[in-house]
Amino acid sequence: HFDDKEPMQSSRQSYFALVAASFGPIGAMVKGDMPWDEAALKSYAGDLENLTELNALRFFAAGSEKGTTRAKPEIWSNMQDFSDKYAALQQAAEQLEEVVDDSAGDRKAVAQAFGEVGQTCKACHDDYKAKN
Ligand code: ASC
Repeated sequence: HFDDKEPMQSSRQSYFALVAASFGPIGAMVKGDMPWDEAALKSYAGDLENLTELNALRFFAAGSEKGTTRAKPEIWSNMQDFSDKYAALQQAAEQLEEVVDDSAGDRKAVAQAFGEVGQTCKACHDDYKAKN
């Protein structure tokens, strides 16, 4: 339904929830909180890569600052940098998928590539996501 909520806000929150839905279980396996399952790992890493291929920047359309919660206004004033940071996530997710496809049995390599994706999440959050 459409009320005073900025529609793009719902889209970006839904999108990042899906990103987390794929990234989270990979992290749980890396950390030993879920059993290591190579088929599931490949599926999650593939989904994550596909999700990051989606142009999520459109969910930060000009003017959609209105009604934002934790998305800082600096996103819109530094869109090129924001876009570069999103590209870094795409790149890291692609790398993770390759590592998982080539060597899912190499847990150290998977953990490393997983950590690099997490760094790209964090780099963007540090600058562009309010703490609360
Ligand atoms: C997650 C999640 C994030 C990132 C970030 C990585 O699982 O929800 O926002 O990882 O914590 O540094």
